Amino acid sequence: MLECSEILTKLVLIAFVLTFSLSYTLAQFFSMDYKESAHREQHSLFKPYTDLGHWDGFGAAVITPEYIRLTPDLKSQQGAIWNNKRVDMRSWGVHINFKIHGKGAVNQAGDGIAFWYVKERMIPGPVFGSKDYFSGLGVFIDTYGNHLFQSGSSRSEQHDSHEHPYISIIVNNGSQKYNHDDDGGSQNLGGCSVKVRNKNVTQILVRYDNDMVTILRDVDGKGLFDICAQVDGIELPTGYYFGISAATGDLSDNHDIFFVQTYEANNYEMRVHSIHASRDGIIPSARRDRPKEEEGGAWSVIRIMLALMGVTLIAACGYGLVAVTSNKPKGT
Ligand SMILES: [Ca+2]
Repeated sequence: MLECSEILTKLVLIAFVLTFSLSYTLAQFFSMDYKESAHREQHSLFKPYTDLGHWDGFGAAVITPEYIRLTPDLKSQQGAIWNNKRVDMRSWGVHINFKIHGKGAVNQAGDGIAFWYVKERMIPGPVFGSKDYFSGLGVFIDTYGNHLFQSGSSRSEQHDSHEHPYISIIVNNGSQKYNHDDDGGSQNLGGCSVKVRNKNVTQILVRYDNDMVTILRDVDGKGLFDICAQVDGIELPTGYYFGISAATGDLSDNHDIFFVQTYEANNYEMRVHSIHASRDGIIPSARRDRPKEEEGGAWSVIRIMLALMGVTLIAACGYGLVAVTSNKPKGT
């Protein structure tokens, strides 16, 4: 009969091996874009910004040598930068280095930054400074929780589990209106909370590969990324445009972009069904029947494994205790 200490030792060893293996996989995942993928200069943007190259400034955007200020910390501003080269890559990663900062207190900021991979560019509108009824992918860094200030039945229950600022992933085929009052809650495919305001710098990596959108975040700009959200089953066409926009309303922030670096992310083996399928002209779509993920799936797997090991340990120790008790000589 194994003693509890022996069982615990074995479980710790198993946990160590599993954790090491998973960490190695995640490390490979995070480093892939930087070591193996091909940089795409025509979709990237670096300082000094004397020349925007293949990008165009729009609206309130101000170009300085060190950064691009999409909006100043003033009310009712809209600004954007749009890449003017269509994207012919089926799989890509876009690394954005930015800063959101302003005089407003916590929960007194707005409205946020949007990363776009969309059909139409340079059209102002109400969705973080760009057009509504967009066709393509939007990743919104939403600094103002409109839903938090809704009341009664108009407040979506699914928002109660997260705080703003919040990153959300939304896919639109051009037919849906973005609901600001709900912070896009009914359309949100996945996301995470990010305390991005008034940091020195924040980084996100938006990756689209094998029909999967992955958001990696480095909130404090220290080079340590973790998974914000990962959503499978998203089909996007080639030939759309990258853009980044920002807007302010009654509340405001400076929305600054330091650089944009784009990679072709074709390291994964393509799925059989999509190897030869043309992505030119397909309609953007998302498989909405999958469960939403607040955090990355890998961390969920770790939690499940630890829970299973905990249950196993308790059961094994309990069984051992019962066995010892039943074999114990009876007193007189
Ligand atoms: Ca909002």
